[in-house]
Amino acid sequence: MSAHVPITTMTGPDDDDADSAIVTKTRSRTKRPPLYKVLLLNDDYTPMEFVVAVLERFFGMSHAQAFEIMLTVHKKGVAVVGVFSHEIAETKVAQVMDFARRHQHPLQCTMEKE
Ligand code: TYC
Repeated sequence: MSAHVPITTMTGPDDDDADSAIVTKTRSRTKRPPLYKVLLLNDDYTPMEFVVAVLERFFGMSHAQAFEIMLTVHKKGVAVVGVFSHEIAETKVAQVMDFARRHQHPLQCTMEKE
């Protein structure tokens, strides 16, 4: 015959045994970095083929995709050509502006926070 032996012991009103532990959750303070839209603007002088080449070269678009976006800019005046981190967006804008300037086209590329 065995005697009944207690598994946990209470020494006071609450001795913090596991069955009375306090579990808390805090919200994590990680914030996703902001994203930036890169915009291409229409003008009356930059050749359509040049804009298509820019979209292929700097935004990795297929010829068909690039042609479609170029036409959107031509008809509507502006289009988003990509969404990136601040640093990547700045680089894309600088690359496009430099490429256009070197070819003496007035093509404008800008960025704005999403
Ligand atoms: N509007 C220009 C033309 O008729 C073509 C063009 C398209 C220019 C898109 C800029 O971002 C642009 N030649």
